[in-house]
Amino acid sequence: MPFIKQFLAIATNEKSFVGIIGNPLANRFGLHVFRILVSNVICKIRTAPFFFLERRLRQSFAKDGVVVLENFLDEAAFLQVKAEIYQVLDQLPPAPVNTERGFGKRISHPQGFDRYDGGTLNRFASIEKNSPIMEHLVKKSRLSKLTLALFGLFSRSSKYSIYELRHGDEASNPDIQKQLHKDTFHHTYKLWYFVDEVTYENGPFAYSVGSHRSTLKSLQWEYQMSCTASSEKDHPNRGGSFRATPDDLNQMAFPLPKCFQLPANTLVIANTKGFHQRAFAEMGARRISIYANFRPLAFLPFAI
Ligand SMILES: O=C(O)CCC(=O)C(=O)O
Ligand SMILES: [Fe+2]
Repeated sequence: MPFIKQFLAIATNEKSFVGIIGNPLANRFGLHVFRILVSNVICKIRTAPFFFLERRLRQSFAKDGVVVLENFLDEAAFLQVKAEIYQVLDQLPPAPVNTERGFGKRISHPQGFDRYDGGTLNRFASIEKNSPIMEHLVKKSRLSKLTLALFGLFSRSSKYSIYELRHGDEASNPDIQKQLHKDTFHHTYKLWYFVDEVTYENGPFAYSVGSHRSTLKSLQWEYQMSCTASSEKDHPNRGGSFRATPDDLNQMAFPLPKCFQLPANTLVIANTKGFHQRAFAEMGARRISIYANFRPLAFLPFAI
């Protein structure tokens, strides 16, 4: 029975190199690359029915893996959304002190939860029903059309939260999101609507444009990586969010990450199967946004 259960794990979103997914022989036979290729087909099936929506953006998202939409809301709506975000953030209880390293656990608070990445704090707060954020951004903007058009998923309001990122001290407790990585083996998506300017001061999102695509070179790299991650018990990439160096990007013929410095009122949507990272910033710098994370089933094409 455990074997059948392990075998079925192949068809789930499991990314860690544990059980059969981390089996050295299965990876030598190409299990990891096989999962990438099948999930690519599923992704195509998921998005195909929405071919008629947002054609131009859909094409650039398919090519680049990232889209940026400046002036996303009209001025009045933007100002209301921004005011509501700051009002909510000002009412949050003080952040807990962090004692852990690496990817931290969720720590609940009355409005949502906090989570640390090394010394960097992520604060999430839920959005009130019928509030300006819900009305202007989540319900009435182009957003619901965009998520369907770009990746074939419905933009459910429960996906969205208010998100404050507060940079920590890299020297004493490094932030793992500041290393170039991909989130997982299949197509997953993250979205940020920034209400302040994003500059080098507050740590922009950085993305290797086009690196979400599977090319012969990237599949060769993935194959090598899966063979070493599965055969070395302490390999840093056994979690399945493969880290990459600039040399690795060069080997895959992908460009160095581009830092997205942006004006306020900008929406960014990224396919986090591509290589990305959070750029460095001074300790204490804040980046405020509305955020959503979409993780479809890797091997089921239904839009959920
Ligand atoms: O905060 C960022 O800019 C990106 C962090 C990241 O890697 C992620 O959320 O997957
Ligand atoms: Fe990431």
